[in-house]
Amino acid sequence: VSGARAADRESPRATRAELVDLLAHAGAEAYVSGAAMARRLGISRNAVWKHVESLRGEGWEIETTRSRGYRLRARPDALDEAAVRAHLGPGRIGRRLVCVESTRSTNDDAAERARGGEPEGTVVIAEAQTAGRGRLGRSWVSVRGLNLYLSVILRPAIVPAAAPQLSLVAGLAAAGAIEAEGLEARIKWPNDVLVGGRKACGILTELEAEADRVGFVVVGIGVNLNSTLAHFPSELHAKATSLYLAGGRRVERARFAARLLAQLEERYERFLAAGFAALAQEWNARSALTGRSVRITGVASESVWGTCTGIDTDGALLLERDGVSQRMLAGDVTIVGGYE
Ligand code: BT5
Repeated sequence: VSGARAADRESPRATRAELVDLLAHAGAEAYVSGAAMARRLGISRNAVWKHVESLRGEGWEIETTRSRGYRLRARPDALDEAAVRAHLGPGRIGRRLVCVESTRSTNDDAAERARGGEPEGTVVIAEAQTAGRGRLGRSWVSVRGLNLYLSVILRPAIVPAAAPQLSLVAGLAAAGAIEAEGLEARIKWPNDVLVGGRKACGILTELEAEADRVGFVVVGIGVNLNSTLAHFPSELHAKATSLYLAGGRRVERARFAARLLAQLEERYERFLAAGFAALAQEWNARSALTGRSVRITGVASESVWGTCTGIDTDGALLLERDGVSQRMLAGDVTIVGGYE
């Protein structure tokens, strides 16, 4: 018992997250006994009860009966289909919403569904990802219950080479949704949205295509909404942020998700009708890089550097060096003397 008590003192936050996981996995219909939870968490039944009481104080609806134990009826700030739908108008994006408790990566789920014939507009949303992905095999930190991880299936009639433009379209949508929360958002080509100079959102666009025709595109968007620095590994402390950290206010996730989807819908319609050129000006107005000295890596063996003059009408990044301008189609950007 003393060992268990020590564990409980060491990381109450981790224990609490595990307790929520246990209840969430049991589902809204099932009870988990206090004894079973105490055993699984390695804490006393009394400690279980204390965690439950503190969760209740924060708006978690947890039912207790002496004989059967605990049952999770509702979490504060739910991110389920009904909650998102309540804020969402009719439209093609979000026509179908698939909300799951936990998954490896919503991009993988969306791609699998798309391969199975799921139509354009289906959105997969997860409370947590166990293998959230960034580009080039990097990972996306995806803590449970606080942020937004979603993937949208699109089936645009475009050539594969134009697919990366959808990351830019999604970046604009994310910036718009963040601005609706009263914060200033800047887009860092190609796929980051920064708030206060730090990364609050990342976008991962993946496609399945034939030589000249896109089969489907999955646009994955991760936005740090309510996480605090303690939720990020230390190497991200200097470069990541959340809307809560930047604005000091918790963000209602379902409302934010619906807004993001509405913003995406509006930009996507314009993109389909007139191509990325129709959005380039709006994108340039929010660019974090224009006028900055930048270095681009990952495109060739050598890195390329110059002053960023904006993006082209096809989404290519424009660099200028010694009066010569260059177009970059892909790569990672480092602002010289700034955010990497
Ligand atoms: C990205 O990659 O920024 C794309 C992230 C896309 C995440 C969404 S969540 C829903 C969907 N499902 C998925 O599996 N993915 C998408 P990249 O540009 O490669 O940036 C990755 C880098 O960002 C990492 O190497 C870290 O340095 C940093 N990073 C990781 N997690 C972060 C977080 N939560 N907030 C800010 N920065 C993060």
